[in-house]
Amino acid sequence: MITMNDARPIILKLGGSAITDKAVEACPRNELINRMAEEVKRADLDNLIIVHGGGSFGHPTAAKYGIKEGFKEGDLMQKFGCAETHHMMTVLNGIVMDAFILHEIPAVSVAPLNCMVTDNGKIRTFDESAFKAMGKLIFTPVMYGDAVMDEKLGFTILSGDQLVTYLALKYNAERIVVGVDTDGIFEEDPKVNAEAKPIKHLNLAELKALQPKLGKADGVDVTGGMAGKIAELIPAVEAGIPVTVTGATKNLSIYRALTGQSVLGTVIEKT
Ligand code: IP8
Repeated sequence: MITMNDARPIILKLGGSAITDKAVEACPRNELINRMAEEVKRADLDNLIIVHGGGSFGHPTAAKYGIKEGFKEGDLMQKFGCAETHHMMTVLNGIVMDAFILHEIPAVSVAPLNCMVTDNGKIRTFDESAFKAMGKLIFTPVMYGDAVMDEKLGFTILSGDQLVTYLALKYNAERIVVGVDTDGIFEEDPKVNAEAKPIKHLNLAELKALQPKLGKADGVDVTGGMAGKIAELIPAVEAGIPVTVTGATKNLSIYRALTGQSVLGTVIEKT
C-alpha cells in the first residue's frame, strides 16, 4: 500500500471545541485557528493529514434535524437539514482553510460526503484516488466530521474522530495528535471539577477503564463528547499507534506535539 509520500503519516485532529466557541452557534475562534495554522507551518511536516471537528457549526444543525439517527421517511425538512449540516461544515472548513492558505501551507480540503459512504455509521467505502495523489505530491489534505450518505440509514454523521482512526489504520500512521480545549485527559471532567487531576500517560487497559467516565461535551454534540471521541480512538491505540491529546488552545502545544516534543497533555500508548 502506497501511503502519503511513502512516509507514515502523522494525523492531527483539531477538535471542534478548540476551533469554535461551542456556547455560541456558528462561532469560530479565529485567533486560535490562526495560531494553530502558524504552529502547523512551523512544524513543517510533509506527511501530515489534518482532520477537524464540527463544534458549534456542525453539531447544532445535526441535532436540530436528527441527522445522526438517519433519514426518517416523511420528514420533509430532514433532507434539507442534512444538506445544511454539510454546508455548515464547509463554512467552518473554509475558515480553517483560509488560515492554512494564509500561512502558505499547501492544504487542500477533502469533503468526506463526496468520497466516503458509511454503513450504519461506520465507514464502508472510501474513494481514495485523489487523496492518495495529493499525499504523493505532499499536499496536506484536510478532512472534517461531516454529514455523509449511509447504506442503511440513508445519511448520518461521521465524526472527525472516526475519520482519524480510519485514516490512521489505513495508512499506518506514525502517530496521532488530538488538539482539544483542555490540557489533555483528566481523571474527571476539568470543566465540572476544577481540581480534577490531569493524566500524563495511559496504556490501553487504563484508557478502556477510564473511557466511559470521560465527560460529555460543552454545548450541543451529537458524537458523544470526550467519551465518544476517545472510544473512536481505541482501535488505533490497539494497533499500536500512539495518541497525544493536548491543549490546542495553549501556545505551541500543537507544534511541540507534531514535532515529537513533550507537551502538557496525555500520551496514550498500547502498553
Ligand atoms: O466534531 C462531527 O464531527 P466531530 C461533525 O469530530 C458534524 O464529532 C457535522 C456534527
